[in-house]
Amino acid sequence: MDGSTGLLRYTEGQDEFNLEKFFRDGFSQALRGRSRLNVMLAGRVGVGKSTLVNAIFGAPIAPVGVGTSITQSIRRYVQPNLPISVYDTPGIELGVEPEAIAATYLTEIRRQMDDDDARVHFCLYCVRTRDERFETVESDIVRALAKDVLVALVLTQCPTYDDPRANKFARYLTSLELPVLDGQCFMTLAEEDNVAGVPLPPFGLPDLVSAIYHQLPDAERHTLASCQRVSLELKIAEAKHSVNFNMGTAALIAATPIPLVDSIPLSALQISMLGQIATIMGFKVDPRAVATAFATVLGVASVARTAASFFKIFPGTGTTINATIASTTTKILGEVFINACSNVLMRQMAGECILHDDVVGELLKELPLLLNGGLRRSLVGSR
Ligand SMILES: Nc1nc2c(ncn2[C@@H]2O[C@H](COP(=O)(O)OP(=O)(O)OP(=O)(O)O)[C@@H](O)[C@H]2O)c(=O)[nH]1
Ligand SMILES: [Mg+2]
Repeated sequence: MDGSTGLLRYTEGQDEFNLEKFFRDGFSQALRGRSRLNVMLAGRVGVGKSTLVNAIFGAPIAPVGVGTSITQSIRRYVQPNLPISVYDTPGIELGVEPEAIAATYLTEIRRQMDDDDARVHFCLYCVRTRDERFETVESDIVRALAKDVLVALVLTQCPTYDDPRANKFARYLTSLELPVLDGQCFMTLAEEDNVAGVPLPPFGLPDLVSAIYHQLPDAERHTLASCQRVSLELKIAEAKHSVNFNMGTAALIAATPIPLVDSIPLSALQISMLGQIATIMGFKVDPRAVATAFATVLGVASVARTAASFFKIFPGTGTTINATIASTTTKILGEVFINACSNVLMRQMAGECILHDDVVGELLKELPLLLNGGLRRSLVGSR
């Protein structure tokens, strides 16, 4: 069996049901599966490049400045706690030779091309909506960049999605047929704004992030889905991929039905999957805290010689586990945990203050509610 599926890791020398270890394995597996994602920012001075990237990742990655450009040369900001880095280019000043600007960017892109950790994966070329200007200089730069890297053309600081002037400008930009992501520009407002005291809510970032996600290789997709803070849908989709993958592996483990008392490899896989899901959903939680709380909620021992008690949470499991039961229980656990994570994230997005240390408690409060009812019943009948 291929070691990358995790099967060998769990079957060899694994004679103890140890929730904390399984969670820890899941976290490190998920972290190993994502590569550093490198984003380049380009566009004119002060159009909102830094604000855009900071909003996408929910972290102050690139400095935001008012007035004169505070980014004097191409700088790479590497995040210590996030697998994200940003190449912040000096805002383009009109009048400077476009060839020289494009050459500077391209030299940097090409210099990093062979370095897996530093390669630029996409460029956000930003145009401020209210400028209603896009010079030939800029289209030359976009065309040059697009030869080497994926370029997303972003209209920043749009008042609303249906603003007539913004839409007219967007149609003009699209009519230029630039070689950019989806052949269009993305209308966005990264941060709340207000006009004459009327608040304008942010919009457009989920569509932008989702379009970029679909163009990236797997490892970078994984990073984008887990690190971005604007699209819950994208996190859920990525977490469901993980559940599907683990369902397949679970079915393989139980291809020859296994007695309940020998089901440690299977429960290890399932708990490890929950660690993967937590990472994808963007939670940084302590595996020990999760294991202890999880064991209490499910009424299982956090460390035991067998995994038999673990499977008691699924009524109808019986004394052996076949491939169908293995993949169904994996699905149930995965979906329930995705829902628990989504609920906590939605509450955070709605403005509820859930502190870092309280996330585990909140996740586990959601679990028992979700484990009851339909999901439990779906197992009966699959035997
Ligand atoms: N309300 C609101 N303000 C924004 C938005 N985008 C940019 N701004 C403001 O516009 C100003 C410039 O934004 P930056 O993100 O620093 O622009 P930049 O393109 O990175 O600027 P340079 O790096 O100096 O070229 C700041 O005062 C931001 O707060 C937005 O989506 N909403
Ligand atoms: Mg900036």
